[in-house]
Amino acid sequence: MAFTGVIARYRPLLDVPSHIYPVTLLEGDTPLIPVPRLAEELGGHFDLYVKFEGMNPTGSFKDRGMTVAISEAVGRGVQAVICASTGNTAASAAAYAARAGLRAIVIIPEGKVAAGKLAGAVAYGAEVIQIQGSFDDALSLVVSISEHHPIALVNSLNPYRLEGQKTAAFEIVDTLGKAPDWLCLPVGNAGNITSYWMGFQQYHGIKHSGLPQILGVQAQGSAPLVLGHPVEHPETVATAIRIGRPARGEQAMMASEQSHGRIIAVSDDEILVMQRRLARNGIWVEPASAAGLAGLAHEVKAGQLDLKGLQVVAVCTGHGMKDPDIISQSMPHPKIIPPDYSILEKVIEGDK
Ligand code: AN7
Repeated sequence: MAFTGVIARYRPLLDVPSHIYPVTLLEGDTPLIPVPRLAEELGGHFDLYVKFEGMNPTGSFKDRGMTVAISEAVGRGVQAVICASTGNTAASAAAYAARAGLRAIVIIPEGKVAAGKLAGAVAYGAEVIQIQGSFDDALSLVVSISEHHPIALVNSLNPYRLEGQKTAAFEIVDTLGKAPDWLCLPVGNAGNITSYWMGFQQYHGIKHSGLPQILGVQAQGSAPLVLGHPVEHPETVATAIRIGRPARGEQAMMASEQSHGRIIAVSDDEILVMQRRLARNGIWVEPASAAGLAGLAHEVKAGQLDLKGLQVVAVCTGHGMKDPDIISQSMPHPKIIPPDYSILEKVIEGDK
């Protein structure tokens, strides 16, 4: 069967109105990559897989939800969509709106969006507006605009976003034959953790596929769900999850409690170390996407998590190519030499 995107693949399981008009870029069907060497580095004796969501059409998991949100908006005759974004939602909304011929307006925090995401949103033809404020400021503004204008909101407050994003849980179960024992993932606005829990529960109801324990991970400088209160000025190198007032925070807490999991915070340093470790296993993700695994490593090291004999899936939400600046800041620059054989030979020998 040719693959046709998440709506066509899972339509009977999605709670969507009959008026939806599918707009797809053939998102989903992302690889579940075994990473045994990384599991060994983290203490070994368990099966570890990376669900690499960076392989979606615009390079992040947002495409799963955006195909459904845009399809619903188009089917209802909407002409324009709007979102606030730390970057990935902007790029995804821009791409799917372009595909559907809709106007896309994206509001982002000035200076805090990775280069590849901003470039994508511009390339797809969105109207990009930078605000002198945070993502949380941007989100409350777009919610008000969507209430006063015929412009559809495509942030994850839009329930169709969650319907699409839960397909990632279905895919994991379809590949493994059952739910993993643990699922770890980064948490920002908390739409994704909510979606995964919905998806695993729904599949378990139909297929008795089991339920994972969920480990949600925030960055220490942006950890409202760990602190138990909003963060006014969130900061982290993982700009994608630089969010102080998560729209789906309560549902995220429920997902963590009901799954007998937890939500924790890790430092920027732990995030960057894990980003490098993943890259050394051939998987380059953006900093936020390394947070889930950084949290897993943190818990294992602290003796809080015994994974022996278990199956673990780490959701890596976005591709590293979107945030090249982080790498150029944290890694040595490539050497520059004249085009000379003996100099090249010396450099290679010296590097051994
Ligand atoms: C790579 O793009 O909020 O907890 O505006 O880009 O569902 O918010 C991005 C979030 C994790 C967190 N990893 O997911 C946005 C935005 C990456 C992300 C998250 C985001 P949620």
